Order: sequence, then C-alpha cells, then structure tokens
Amino acid sequence: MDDEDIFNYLDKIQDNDMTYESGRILGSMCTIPDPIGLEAYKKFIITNLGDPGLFKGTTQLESEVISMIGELLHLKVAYGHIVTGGTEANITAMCSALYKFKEENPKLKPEIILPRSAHFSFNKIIKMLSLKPVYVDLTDNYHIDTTQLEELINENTMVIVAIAGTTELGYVDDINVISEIAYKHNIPLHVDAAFGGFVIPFLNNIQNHEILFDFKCRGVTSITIDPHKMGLAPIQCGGIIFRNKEDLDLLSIKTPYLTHDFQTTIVGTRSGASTAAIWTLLKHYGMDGYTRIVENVMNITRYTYENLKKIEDVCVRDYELNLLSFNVKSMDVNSLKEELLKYGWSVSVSEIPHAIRLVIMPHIKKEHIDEFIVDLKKIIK
Ligand code: 0PR
Repeated sequence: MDDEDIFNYLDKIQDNDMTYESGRILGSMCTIPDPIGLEAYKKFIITNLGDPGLFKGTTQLESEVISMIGELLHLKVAYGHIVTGGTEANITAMCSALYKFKEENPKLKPEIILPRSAHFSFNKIIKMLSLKPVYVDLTDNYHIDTTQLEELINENTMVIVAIAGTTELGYVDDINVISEIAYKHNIPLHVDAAFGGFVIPFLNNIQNHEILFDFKCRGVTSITIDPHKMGLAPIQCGGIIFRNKEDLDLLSIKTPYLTHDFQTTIVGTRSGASTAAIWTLLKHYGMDGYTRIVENVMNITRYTYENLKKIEDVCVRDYELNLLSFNVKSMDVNSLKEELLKYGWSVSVSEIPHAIRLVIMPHIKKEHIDEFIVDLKKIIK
C-alpha cells in the first residue's frame, strides 16, 4: 500500500472511535492527555528502560519521577517504577508481598485480604499467583468494614489490600484505621490509589479535613498510583511505590548479558516515554496546577450531583471523589445505559451497587452535563 492509502485507512478506522473531546465519554477514568506530556512522551518513545546502561539519562529521569511521586505520597525516600498502569502496579506489589511471605513461611498457603470493591485486576492476580482470596465485608456505605478486618487475619495472611478511590464509586477506605491493624500484626498493606492518587493529595489542599491514604499512615507498605488517570498523562503511565527498598529488591532477577545486572520490573523492554511524560507533567503542573484541575472536576461533580438530585425519579449517592453513582426508580440500570447510548452518551454500569456510574474527568464540561441532564429527563419521562 502507498502511504496515502495507509493513512486514509487509519483515518477511516479512527472515525469509529469515540473521542474524549466530544464530552460523551462519561464512564472512563482516562482523559485527553496534556499536550506537553505527549510531547515529552514522543521525545523518549525509542528509549528502553529495560537496558539502563544504554539509557543512563532516561534511567535517571525514572528515579527522579519516583522521588517526586514519593514526595507527593509523603515518603522521604521512595522505591519503585513507572509501569504500564494500575494492573501492572498491583501485580508488582502482590508479587513482592508473595515472595516475602514465601521466604518467611515456605509451607503456608498465602491469603490476600481484600474488599469486593477491589478492581478486577486483583482477580487476575489471585489467579496468576494462586492466592486464596479472603473478602472483607463492605459497610452499608461501601467501605471496608474495619471492625471485621482483624478477625480475618491469621498465619496465612500475606497482604491486606485497601482502596483509595474505588473503581465503581470513587470511595476511599479508612486507610488510617486499616494501617494501624496491619502495622500491629506486621502484615503488608497495599493501597490501590490508581485513581485516587492524583486526586486526594490535591483535594486535601482545598477542603478542611485531610483524607489520610498514603505513607503518612505507618502501616502502608506500597501504593499504586496512575498518572494516566487523573494525572493527565497519556495511556501506559502507571506507578508503583514501595516504602522499603527490600520490598522492591525481592523482585530482582539477574539479567546477565545486559548493561545492568538485574531487573525489578515485570516488563523487560519498556519505553522511557511514560517516565518522560510524567516527569514533565509533574514539573509543569506542580501542586498548584493539579490542585486547580481537581478543584475544577470537583465543581463539575457537585454541579452534576445537584442537577441529578433535582430529578424526581433519580436516587444519586453521596460522592467522595469525582465519581457519581445513581439509579432511576422507574428503570432498570442496563436499559437506562442502552437508552443513554442511543442519545450518544457512554456511561458505565457498576456491580456493587448495581447503578449507573459517571466519572467526571477533566474533559467533561458544564455544557456536557446540561445536555446530559436534558437527554436523561427525556428518557425517564
Ligand atoms: N485499580 C483501580 C482502583 C482502578 O480503577 C483501575 C482501573 C486499576 C487498578 C487498573 O488500572 P489499569 O486499567 O490502568 O491497568 N480502572 C478503570 C476501570 O476499570 C480503567 C479504565 C479506564 C477502564 C478507562 C475504562 C476506561 O475507558 O474502570
């Protein structure tokens, strides 16, 4: 094929994709990446962090990024990696916890304590690593029931997982209380802040009460945090941060013929593009810039909440981050989703609770919400 035909075909294919710019993607945790991050991403796309001796500059950039994210999460010295996303970050943390457990308890069968609100990446992990899942109940308000947690701990407990910004509701578990329980029993506590990691630190700047979720809580041993969600980074930008160097070192595998002797990542060959994008965005926005972004999405979230509340048939749940969940009394959730799609709106459906889920990402503007509310009212009538 000649170049023109190739690109004509690619354009045609892309016409079938939805765009964030349309404001119609209401159920995604990704958004339009900031152009400055994209520029840095492209600049480093051919680098390979899998061979650090060849790319010493890019490798240095990764350690700078890990320090910067560590600082955001109140950790003086941070260890970790930029990875492809929340799934890889969670796998990395669970592998480390498993290797530690196996070293100390070679004969025991490892159990992972987690809530039903955990992202489905944990189902992949449970299968891959042959772990026994032990589910901690959720309260009526969909948070980990901390009163039940301690009863579930036994000699087989390998790790506790808590969520800072659940996928379905955007709720933050009571990490401080969970952290004290984990600390007391000397069990690793992994916090999945894939979504909340780039929201909560900035929300804490604009609201009176501080949401504790990070390494300030002494029992937290590792955190997943994804710049490709609320960090405005392009896709394939995830992060895994460990409090202790030993926990990262547990993942170390010899790489005899490379320029470096060992690797502590799951992926081998991996581009430095994500690292460059995240470094650039953190420097470009800083605390103030990200705080403005979070303030803006929280304002739109409140605006949406208030407008949904005004509709008689709608029950909208309280929100903690920029995620909303609602039901319509007279309509089942799946039919409502289908009807909304006919009007061009892509929303998602959550399982617990069974409801319509809206993620108010930075590409959602007030005018999109106004149009959405008009269409929703038409459907309900
Ligand atoms: N942990 C939490 C709390 C998550 O919400 C997610 C993804 C992950 C881990 C896994 O992250 P990766 O998908 O980066 O591996 N949550 C979103 C979800 O499942 C992912 C997503 C994003 C889905 C954009 C669709 C979409 O359009 O809803």
